[in-house]
Amino acid sequence: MKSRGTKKGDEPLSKRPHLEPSLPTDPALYSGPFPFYRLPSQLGCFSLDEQRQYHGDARALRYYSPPPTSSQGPNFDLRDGYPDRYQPRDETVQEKLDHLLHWLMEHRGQLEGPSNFSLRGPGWLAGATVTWRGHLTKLLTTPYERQEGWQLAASRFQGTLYLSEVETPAARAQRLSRPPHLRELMYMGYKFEQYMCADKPGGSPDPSGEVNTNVAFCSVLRSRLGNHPLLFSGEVDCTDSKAPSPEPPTCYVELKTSKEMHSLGQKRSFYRYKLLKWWAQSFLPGVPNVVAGFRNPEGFISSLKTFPTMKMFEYVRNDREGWNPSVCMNFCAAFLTFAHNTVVQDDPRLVYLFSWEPGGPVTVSEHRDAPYAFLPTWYVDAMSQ
Ligand code: 0WD
Ligand code: CA
Repeated sequence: MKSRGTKKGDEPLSKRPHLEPSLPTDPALYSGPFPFYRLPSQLGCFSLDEQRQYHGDARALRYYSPPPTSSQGPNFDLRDGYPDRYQPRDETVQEKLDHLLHWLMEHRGQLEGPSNFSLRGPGWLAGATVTWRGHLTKLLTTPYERQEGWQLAASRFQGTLYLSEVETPAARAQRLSRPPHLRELMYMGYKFEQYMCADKPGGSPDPSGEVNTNVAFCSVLRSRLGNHPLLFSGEVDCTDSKAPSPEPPTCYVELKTSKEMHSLGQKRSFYRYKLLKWWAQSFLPGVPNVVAGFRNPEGFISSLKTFPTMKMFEYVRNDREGWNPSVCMNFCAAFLTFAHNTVVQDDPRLVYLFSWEPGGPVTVSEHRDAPYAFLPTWYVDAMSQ
């Protein structure tokens, strides 16, 4: 492993020369105007079934079906079915970008060329960054994150920059020693989705069934941040057939649960920390609304509230300890520039590992093949045909 030395620099990254050894993450450095972010458009989708098998269609898409808004509010028991009707995904399987690469492989003919997929033009993919939406969410929130670091592996192949998260040793240790109450809390989030979604348009939720977290519907989106074209995929909870703008991604709804809030202090901290994550996750794919279910200490959802993504910043606009969307997006753009300038060689077996821990800058190390190389031979071979 070759490690590059770190060097401090105060000037914005964009003004610094090629091959920067590290990238600072201090929010004060990124407080310029909001950068250009192209309205995200959906290029396609795929589904993962009960066995986590890939299907190039929308079979796993569910339909938003909230309870009637009349009485005292819902009374969803989020603990119901735990653990006997729970089929959790096997978290020891590190899927990396595989499902997204499967989609890319099957659509490679349509991703280039001027006539398909509305005006992307030849070579579009070669100039793009490909990743999961969740990885971009982590980048957006980095200037404000004080607890969890991250590692992103990067490779350039046929021009395209691929970014795939690597589980940090700390995250791995946490996953392996996750206390029982946190396992149940994870289940409760998925159970909420089951209370709020139907399998068919106009249908009703069926909370008597199993919760199988292998099942997922993923949207594949195109956008651009500054001069960085993006192709990313994100899991979508459901679609609202009655949405004012019925095309994807504006018909999609993100579902979340959170603790009931009583004090002003609880609300402040919800706006500062949780809303930042909700905003970043839904802003990236252009999902317009997050529907929150608030749970009481007994594990029941007692109220629902819709948070429009574009209004979330209002809750912290006048808070000195709040977050700023411009900082998030400017940092992400700076990271993409940093990554593009670092990962110069086109080689699917060469990996640059970007590492970050709260309080420090993003650093880079260089690796070849296992264990960090993440572009599978089936993908490299298919794309090289
Ligand atoms: O390789 C990795 N390190 C990861 C892979 C980390 C995160 C996700 N994934 C994969 C999975 O295949 C998953 O199906 O990406 C897919 C979803 O990607 P995303 O939309 O980019 O992920 P994110 O925005 O972080 O999470 C969206 C939802 C979560 O909902 P909540 O409301 O809790 O944010 O995807 C689920 C979860 O339901 N989810 C995952 N599903 C499978 N594996 C994972 C994961 N590691 N993380 C979150
Ligand atoms: Ca969700």
